Formats: sequence, structure tokens, C-alpha cells
Amino acid sequence: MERSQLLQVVQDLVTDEVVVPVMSAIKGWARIPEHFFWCTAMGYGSSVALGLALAQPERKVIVLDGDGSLLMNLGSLVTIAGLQPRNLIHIVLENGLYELPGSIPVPGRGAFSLPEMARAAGLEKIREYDEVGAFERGLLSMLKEEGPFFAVAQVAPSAGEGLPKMTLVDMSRKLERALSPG
Ligand SMILES: Cc1ncc(C[n+]2csc(CCOP(=O)(O)OP(=O)(O)O)c2C)c(N)n1
Repeated sequence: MERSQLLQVVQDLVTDEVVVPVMSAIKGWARIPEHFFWCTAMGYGSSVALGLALAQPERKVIVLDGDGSLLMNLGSLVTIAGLQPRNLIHIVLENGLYELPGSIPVPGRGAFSLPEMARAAGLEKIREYDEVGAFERGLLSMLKEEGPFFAVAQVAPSAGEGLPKMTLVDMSRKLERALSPG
């Protein structure tokens, strides 16, 4: 599926969930939701999302991770499996590339399995999607059921989608305001 199709589904379905896009998952958002944090430190998306999920247990947290990024912090899968945050939905957009800095192939692409790595880390609710209709049905069920979920979505490489105009600092302030009590 195209990343833009996957992101459209997320945009259509989220209401008060926190969304943590990593790297190219920031591209092409028609509007930046209220609870949103773009993670640009490779590997930390799942850890940032875990922290948000623990701090806001009544709210679902969706992290839209990159395959290259997750590979830099596989240990976060073990931490998530150990802590079992029921409200965390970890979705990896697998494109086989470090796309944002110039579409460099991820070493070993096609030869490793992220779902198998997640299983070996102790995660149990593992999903795989390569088609947008199945992804939409899957996200709907992950939003309703208890996690933690780990999902891998195959997305085609893409180009030409824009980066947001809002700065990282402004995004962080917006999230802080949106999550502050009262
Ligand atoms: C710690 C760290 N090292 C390097 C970079 C530079 N960098 C930015 S995006 C990126 C590739 C990310 O690949 P992936 O997570 O697969 O996401 P994609 O761009 O394919 O969506 C790199 C190497 C960074 N942001 N942080």
C-alpha cells in the first residue's frame, strides 16, 4: 500500500488518541492532530510512545515507526513486552529504506522479519498488513481492543510528499497543552 493511504486511514480514525509519527510518517498530513509528536531521533519513537502510554493510560497511543529506526532500538520491544501497556499500538511502516535522508536501502532488507523479532521479544498481539482495507479493519480493532499491539505494514517507497510547516518546537508545545490537565 502507499504510505499516504495508510496515513489517510489513521487520520480518518483517530479522535483523542496520541499519534507519534517517526521520520517519513510525518509526510502528507492534511492537518496535524491535537495530540501529535513527530519523533526524529532514530529508534526512539517506540520509547517515546511507551512513556506517553504509561503517563496517559486511559488514552490510546499510536506510534507510526520506521523500519530503519526500529532496528536501531530493538530493545524497546523487550521493554514494551515486559511492561505490557494495554493502550499502545506500535505500527512499523516497512519500506526497506532509510527514506527521509535519500532512500538508502536498509541493510539486510528482505532477510529479516520484524514480526518474528517482536514475537521473540515477548510480544503476543502481532499483526501484518500489506493492503489498505485490511489495515483499516486492523486499526479499527486495535483501537477497540487491549494491547500492546505490534503491527508491520508494508508500504511502497514514495517521493514528493511535503514535510509540515509547523516546527518541532511548536508541535511539542501543542502536545503539551493538549495533554495538560484542565
Ligand atoms: C540517531 C539518528 N541517526 C541518524 C539520523 C538521520 N536520519 C534521519 S531519517 C533517517 C532514516 C530513517 O529511516 P526509517 O526509520 O526507515 O524511516 P523512513 O525515512 O524510511 O520513513 C536517518 C538515517 C537521525 N535522525 N537520528
